[in-house]
Amino acid sequence: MNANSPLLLVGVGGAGSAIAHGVSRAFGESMRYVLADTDASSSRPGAPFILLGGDRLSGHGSGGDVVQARLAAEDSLKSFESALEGVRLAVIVTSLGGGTGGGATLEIVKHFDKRGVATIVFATLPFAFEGDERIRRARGLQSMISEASNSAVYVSLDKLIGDVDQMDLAMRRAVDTLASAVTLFWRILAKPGYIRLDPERVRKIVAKAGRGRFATVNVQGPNRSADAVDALARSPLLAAATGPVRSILCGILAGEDLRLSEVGCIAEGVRDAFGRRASFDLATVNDEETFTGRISVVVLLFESGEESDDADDEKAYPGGKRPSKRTKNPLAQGPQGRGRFNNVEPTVWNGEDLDVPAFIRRNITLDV
Ligand SMILES: Nc1nc2c(ncn2[C@@H]2O[C@H](COP(=O)(O)OP(=O)(O)OP(=O)(O)O)[C@@H](O)[C@H]2O)c(=O)[nH]1
Ligand SMILES: [Mg+2]
Repeated sequence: MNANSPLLLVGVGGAGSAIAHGVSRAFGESMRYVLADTDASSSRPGAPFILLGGDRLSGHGSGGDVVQARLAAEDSLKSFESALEGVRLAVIVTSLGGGTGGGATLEIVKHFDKRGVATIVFATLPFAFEGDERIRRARGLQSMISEASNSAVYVSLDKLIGDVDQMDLAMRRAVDTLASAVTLFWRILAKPGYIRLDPERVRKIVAKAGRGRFATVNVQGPNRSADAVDALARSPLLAAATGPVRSILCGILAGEDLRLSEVGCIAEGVRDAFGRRASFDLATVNDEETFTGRISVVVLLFESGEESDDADDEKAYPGGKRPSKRTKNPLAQGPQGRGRFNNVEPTVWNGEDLDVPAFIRRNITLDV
């Protein structure tokens, strides 16, 4: 493990630890990572593991109890000290729906913020079949994690599986898809390329990026760059923005056969598809062993963040009024889609979003 890297991957909760461990195996020895869970059975041989709230929960997990998971994480925040040495940016992977993935992630993100570590959270939202209680629990935590982290990318597991129907395959597909997206993101940060996106630049982008979406595509053949743009433009994972796209991060991973015209085609196509006025950062990663003959493209879209220098306010925002920039003001969560209350600042008090009904915030099931 590269103990000097400014980048740290953290997997939180049962599914989050499984995904992060998958990423670390795909990436290899040099990755700096740690798994954290209230459940001791999430530890893996040779993998750095932090047991959250061992005295409180005896290593048995929180059993879906967000409050216990938050307290357990609080008990164990000191255990992250050595993992955080020299870290500037943490990528946190988790699955919302249980207690630990949501509750502990919230406390961990707040702690990292106090330690000056920028955070980007990749989180899955439960399958529809998991039922209302898990979905409500996930939604309640989603807004709190968004507020506490620098940026957060949520994806519903239903969208990750595409049209796979077989249960076993679908569960694996969901985990694999997120793991491969995070692996690609990591390669962009850590591996050399002709157009380099250094971790410090990503830290700046992420620091005010707000909510995001991501998609990845793998393509080969004579029209691979145009095919990549086409697949990204049609991806359901990148659809349904709740606000204008303000910032685009695009990574192209390829072998030595990557052509300049292909880079141009992908960069232009992505900007055309997702917003010319968004700031645009491009990185290429040269990995001869993995990518010869094919290209992988990863796109992250954020709804806050920097604007492009050449943005024309009048055209981008009719009337010339820009949406306000995301701030770290605890009372300001940034504009979000809320139906008729679209772009209204939510009311956050003591870490709770008071615009979310109390029965959702407190996980109370109503008999209706
Ligand atoms: N695709 C997939 N998703 C899973 C799997 N296990 C859990 N999930 C998802 O992850 C969410 C959280 O579950 P866990 O990770 O088990 O919960 P936890 O964070 O460990 O929380 P507690 O165990 O309640 O403390 C679930 O609601 C599911 O949406 C799995 O094997 N495959
Ligand atoms: Mg668990």
